Amino acid sequence: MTTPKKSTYNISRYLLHRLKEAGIHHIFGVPGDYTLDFLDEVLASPLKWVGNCNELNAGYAADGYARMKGAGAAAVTYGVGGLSILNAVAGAYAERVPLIVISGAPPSHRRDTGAMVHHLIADYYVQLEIFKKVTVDATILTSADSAPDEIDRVITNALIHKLPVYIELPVDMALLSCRPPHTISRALHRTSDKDSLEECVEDAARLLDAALNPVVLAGVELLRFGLGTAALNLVETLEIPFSTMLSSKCVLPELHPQFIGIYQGNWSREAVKHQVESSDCLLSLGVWMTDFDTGLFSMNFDNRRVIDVGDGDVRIGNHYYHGVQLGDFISALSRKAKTRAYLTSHPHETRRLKDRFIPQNGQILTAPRLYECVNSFLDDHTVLLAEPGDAFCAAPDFHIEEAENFIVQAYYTSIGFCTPASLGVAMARPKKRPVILTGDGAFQMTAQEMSTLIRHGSNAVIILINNDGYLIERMLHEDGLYNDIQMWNYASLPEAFGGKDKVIGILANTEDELAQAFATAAAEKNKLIFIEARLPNRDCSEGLLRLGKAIRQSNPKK
Ligand SMILES: Cc1ncc(C[n+]2csc(CCOP(=O)(O)OP(=O)(O)O)c2C)c(N)n1
Ligand SMILES: [Mg+2]
Repeated sequence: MTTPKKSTYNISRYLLHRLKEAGIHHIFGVPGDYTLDFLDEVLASPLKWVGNCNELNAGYAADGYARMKGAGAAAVTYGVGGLSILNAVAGAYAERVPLIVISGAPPSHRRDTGAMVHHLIADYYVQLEIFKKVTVDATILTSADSAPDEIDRVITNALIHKLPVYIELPVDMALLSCRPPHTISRALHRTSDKDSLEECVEDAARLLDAALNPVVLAGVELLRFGLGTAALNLVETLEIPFSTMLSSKCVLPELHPQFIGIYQGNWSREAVKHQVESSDCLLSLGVWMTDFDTGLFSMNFDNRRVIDVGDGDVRIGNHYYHGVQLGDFISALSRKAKTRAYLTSHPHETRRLKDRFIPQNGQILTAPRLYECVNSFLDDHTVLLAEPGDAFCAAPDFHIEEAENFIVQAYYTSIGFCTPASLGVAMARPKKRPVILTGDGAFQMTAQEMSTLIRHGSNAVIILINNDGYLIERMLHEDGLYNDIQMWNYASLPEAFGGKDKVIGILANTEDELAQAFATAAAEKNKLIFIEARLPNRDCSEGLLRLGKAIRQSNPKK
């Protein structure tokens, strides 16, 4: 008789195995005594530990990582850590980013007695209950027998739904032996209802074929569900012109001859607004009609002419088709609808590549010139992260070709996201260079994470728009002293954060100083470059001027 082989897995190792299978090679976080056994297993595993300055930053970093790699993970301690990461998890939930949160927790044997251990909020289930609101699945691991199945279910749900999940790992569970991982049989995508799919694709193809000026509006879910290539195949096969939005910027390539521009309701360029809104068949793919994507709901569509394909449902006029997945719809429609020969009937001027930024010596820097210069610096090897504020108002006008070269939190808009998220980008795509365009207010929220970038030798380029406070807030409402912030000596921070030979901090007041700063960034490819761009009082992009005007004209309380 042979004795069964003892499993070399414990719950932590099992979890790490599943994370690695999900494409995760880095775990972000902050330690605490409830997580130390788990973190020892992380160090012994092929996954790399990336410690952060605080848990909120760890969450943002894991979010940035997940946007590049399809999933990201952060490990935190209980209560003080769990609640600190919460805002990042809420952002991932709103924006559909599969962020896996692992929280250490007090020992489970104390749970039954309700003992008052450190970091406890009230009872032992409060944190779980809170996380249930901002995740698609949440669990406390309670035994070695059930933990593997729980872990499998929760991680699978994160990957299928593209939403965050929560795994609470009590300290006395971390090293318990458990069964080895089996092959997971559950598909990692949802399937469509066959009849519903067939019917709606037939109806959509008929409308498209009969339309004179159809347009595809490519939305953010194409990004989140990795459907950019399928959507490109659709628009190219059918030869339909397309528009993208701020949240889905460059999900389809911007130099493409069928690209008509970024649609943002009344904030769009006139020609884009006209072509999208006057289309007799608007094929809206994975679009979220959020305030910032629609120019404060100023879109003007005739819903009878819209084919709206969302997450699981399609609406054509007043008809609903349930159980239809976006990816299945796109593939089926590519095969069914006829091509339109748009390119032959609309000969397109070759789009101009970016202009080189030619500085005027001694000329005081202005916002439009700053953004021209940033635009000219971006290329296929940079990933731009644009913060809410003037940065994301200017970003729609930048030319970026690849979907993964642009990150924006256009819906949840938590300022301070970009600096830590760039750490996730740096880990996920070591060959690319993160470029962070951030306001001074946003930067002050999470500035310390620059030290983690420095620690890991990142060559990120941080461009700080120093407009002396919360300019976007000043533009939206009568100004008040609540929009003022303390002026920091920004350009000296990289060195203060321990960067000495690995960073260069530059202050640019004039066009030539800015051009020189970017020339330094281009030459110093292995250093972190921090550029403080000082702008005149209230100077901002065209985009923010439009936004400010639109908001003041509307009633934001409605
Ligand atoms: C975490 C968080 N707190 C507060 C806000 C509200 N808010 C939105 S924009 C903004 C000011 C941004 O200022 P800054 O980063 O300097 O950008 P600017 O508008 O000056 O370009 C604030 C406070 C927010 N979006 N997120
Ligand atoms: Mg500012």
